[in-house]
Amino acid sequence: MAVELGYREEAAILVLNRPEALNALSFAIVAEIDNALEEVARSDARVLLITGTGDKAFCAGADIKELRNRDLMAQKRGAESGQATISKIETLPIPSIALINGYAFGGGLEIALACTFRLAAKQARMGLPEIKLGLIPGYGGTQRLPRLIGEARALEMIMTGRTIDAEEALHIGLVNQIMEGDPLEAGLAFAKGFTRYSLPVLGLARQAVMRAADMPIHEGLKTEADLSTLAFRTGDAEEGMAAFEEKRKPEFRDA
Ligand code: CO8
Repeated sequence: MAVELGYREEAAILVLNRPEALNALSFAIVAEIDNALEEVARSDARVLLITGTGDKAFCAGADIKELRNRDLMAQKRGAESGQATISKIETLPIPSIALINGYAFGGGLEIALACTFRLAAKQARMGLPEIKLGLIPGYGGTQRLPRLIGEARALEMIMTGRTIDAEEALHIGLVNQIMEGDPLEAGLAFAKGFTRYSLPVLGLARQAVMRAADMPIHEGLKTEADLSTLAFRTGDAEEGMAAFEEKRKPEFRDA
């Protein structure tokens, strides 16, 4: 399989496994990712980790050889279905972390952009080099990158095709952390910072922040008031506040 899905501790682990093509996204792989994400959504996992086989590439982007010689309607359908698959990462009921273990270019970076968090290995390089092919990003890059790092920096990456290393990615807020050692261990350790909290309440926090990008601040504040009130109504909020008063550790039940 070019996509492997496994489970470890409380994490689902999706591995892009096509090392001979630097884990490039053939249409078949995109379909496999889609199926794997459906399975993850039904699982008991509390976090999804995504990485690539080997230490050279996370994913070198859409399969350029496959993209050629398709008519415009086929290209448009391909972009739309790739976008729909990648958007499923964002709408999963659990948070996700891209473990960028090497090159993350084009569609590869676009997968990482849809994750809740991104960790990069020291040797990782990231970019949207489509312009060098006479193309522009088609799997969400023009929309998610500016929301994450701002319009000017996103336009610079998209219009020059310049790729950046892990240090620069950390500096501009594209990644949360530079990983030391084994990416999976680094991902599991990072996930422990939030997986013990209430999953539905984590979901409300993600929704509040994600919706902020789509609305003016007065609408966003209304959304925050609604979602924080919803959080307040959960049993986990009751437990968290009771535990504080009783000076003990809370036991969240995801309810
Ligand atoms: N597609 C297909 N094959 C690839 C890709 C790719 N994106 N990237 C690498 N490969 C293959 C190479 O062809 C090569 O195969 P072979 O040995 O059979 O020739 C093998 O992987 C190893 O690659 P290299 O020999 O090139 O390895 P290097 O270490 O020399 O270079 C690079 C690594 C710098 C990553 C280089 O391979 C490269 O530049 N790759 C292309 C990166 C790129 O431009 N990505 C963006 C693709 S476009 C995109 O993602 C979105 C398009 C819009 C989507 C719209 C959908 C309809």
